[in-house]
Amino acid sequence: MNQFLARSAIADIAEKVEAGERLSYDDGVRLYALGDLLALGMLADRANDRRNGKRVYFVQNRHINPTNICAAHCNFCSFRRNGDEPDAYVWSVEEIIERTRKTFTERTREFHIVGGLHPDLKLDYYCDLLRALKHHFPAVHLKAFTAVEIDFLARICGMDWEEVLQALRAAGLDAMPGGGAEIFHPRVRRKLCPEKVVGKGWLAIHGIAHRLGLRTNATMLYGHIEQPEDRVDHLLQLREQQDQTGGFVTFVPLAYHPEHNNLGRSRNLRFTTGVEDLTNLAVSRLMLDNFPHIKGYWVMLTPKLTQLSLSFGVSDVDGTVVEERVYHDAGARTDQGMDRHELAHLIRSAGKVPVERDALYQEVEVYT
Ligand code: V47
Repeated sequence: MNQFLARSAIADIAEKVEAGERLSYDDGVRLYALGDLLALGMLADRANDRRNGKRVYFVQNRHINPTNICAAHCNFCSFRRNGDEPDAYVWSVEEIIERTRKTFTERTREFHIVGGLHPDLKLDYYCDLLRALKHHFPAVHLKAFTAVEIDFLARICGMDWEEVLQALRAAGLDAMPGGGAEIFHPRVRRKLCPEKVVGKGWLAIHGIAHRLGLRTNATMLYGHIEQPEDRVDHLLQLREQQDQTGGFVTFVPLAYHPEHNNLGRSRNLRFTTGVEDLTNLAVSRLMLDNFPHIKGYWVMLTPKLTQLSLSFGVSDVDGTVVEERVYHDAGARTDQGMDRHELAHLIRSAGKVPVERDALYQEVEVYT
């Protein structure tokens, strides 16, 4: 083991990582309390290097948010609207096709589709949307709908989770994004989003998706009212689910943004700091030993911090995005999109190898 880690306060944890041993709940809590960012980063970088080498992935993608009207009232969210608010919107399938066509390029490989829980949009609308997108853009993978949307659709359509997933899959669903996980611990979840599917339900829906052959992502919303113990608990629940069903590809820690939402206003919360962001990425890499990738989502982290995150365990930076609403409504100051050459430059000048991928992590181009 390298001398810096051997002399650090986490030499014993570093030994476990070197030996490929699984880290415990207590190890996770210690890593969060460490206060030695460079030791933590070095260890996470080592764990990532063993898995992914110097390769860092990105995708030419586009976000599509069909509606911001939402029946739930998650108090961290700045994106949701009631149906009667002036800036509430719902796009028809035709409108989505038109908007998407305007920014489509031959290299686009993924549509990331998530929206509010609209009380009147039933399963037919979502299946029509997937079919239309597949028809007009056959080369593009559809990574769509969080477990929270699947649960809501099941409830308003009188179906079970598996029936909803089967129908969406038959209509063209290729993969699922990781949103809606927030924090699983019921004490925190009840305060953040009491109306949403509980943590065990979120995990069960991903388990069903995995059994149907869908690859999915997972997230964790940090930097609000949760404690480090809640984050470790969240990571371990994900690790356990992955042991059982194995379909998670990427974990995305999401930094809470406090503008224009009730939680930020009522508790006077701040944006997370760079140290908190890098710590969460590194601890995630170390605890989630069965996840192929940790994603540094540049829209949320900023491009500069995303570049640094590549030395803290991150092996994916998401993609070109094109149009983003959830984070910009909550105070993100980053651009709406980034082109592939900029993404590749960011990765290459961090000493890594940029790899353009599709939504299923098949390689499109390795940038030399
Ligand atoms: O679930 C909502 C979060 C998520 C705020 O799977 C907020 O590849 C911070 O899941 N501050 C949606 N976060 C975004 C998401 C995502 C993003 C990029 C890639 C992938 C992927 C998934 O955004 C929600 C919630 O956790 N969110 N409001 C806020 N104020």
